[in-house]
Amino acid sequence: MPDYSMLQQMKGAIFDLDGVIVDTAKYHYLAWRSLASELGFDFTEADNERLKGVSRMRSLDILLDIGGLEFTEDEKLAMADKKNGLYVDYISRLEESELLPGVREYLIRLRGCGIGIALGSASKNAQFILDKLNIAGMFDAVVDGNKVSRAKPDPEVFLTAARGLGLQPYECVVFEDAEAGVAAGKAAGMQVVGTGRPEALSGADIIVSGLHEL
Ligand code: B16
Ligand code: MG
Repeated sequence: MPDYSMLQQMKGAIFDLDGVIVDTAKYHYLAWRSLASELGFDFTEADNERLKGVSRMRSLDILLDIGGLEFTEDEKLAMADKKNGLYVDYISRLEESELLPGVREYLIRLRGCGIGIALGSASKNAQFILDKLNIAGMFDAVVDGNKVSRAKPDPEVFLTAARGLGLQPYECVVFEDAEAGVAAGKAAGMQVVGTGRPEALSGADIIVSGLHEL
């Protein structure tokens, strides 16, 4: 039986975005697959698992490694921009109904208990996505890929989020779906709730299938 007592004690909840609040991974996948196909190789859904929680440029490196291709830094920046253009086209059509099950209800419950709510995401499109989902107003602090210089598993994103909430790391719980994010939460000295596929979440303190379980 998982030990949920840490959730009773938490003063701040820090949520990852992709995979915890909304499944944007499917749109990242379509955009990366289109780039791969232009470059002449296949990119599978299994390959896409390796990109979850990973920064845009690091994702591109993994993709090019799968294709066995090498490019200059300038060429890579242009490719990342192109992929982002395709991705932004997809997420421009995001709707509130795409919130993962239980998300809105859980955020409302936390707010009702006076718990600070923050976002800790690698995505540079995070604010746009929160706006599209109509939940931006529920966050006391938003820390995304534009505000940090070190990607997960570095704890910077979660430590910055805790500071944004005016809390100590040990007072915060991180909600994450990816291995690098779970490692970042633990490195920040926080409790971590893993949400989603248990295979990727072995470092988490407890694992649930989604926020609807809480
Ligand atoms: P962007 P998260 C991550 O979001 C995604 O899981 C990952 O696949 C993506 O490469 C990364 O954001 C950067 O996203 O290209 O929009 O800046 O899980 O940290 O919320
Ligand atoms: Mg994620």
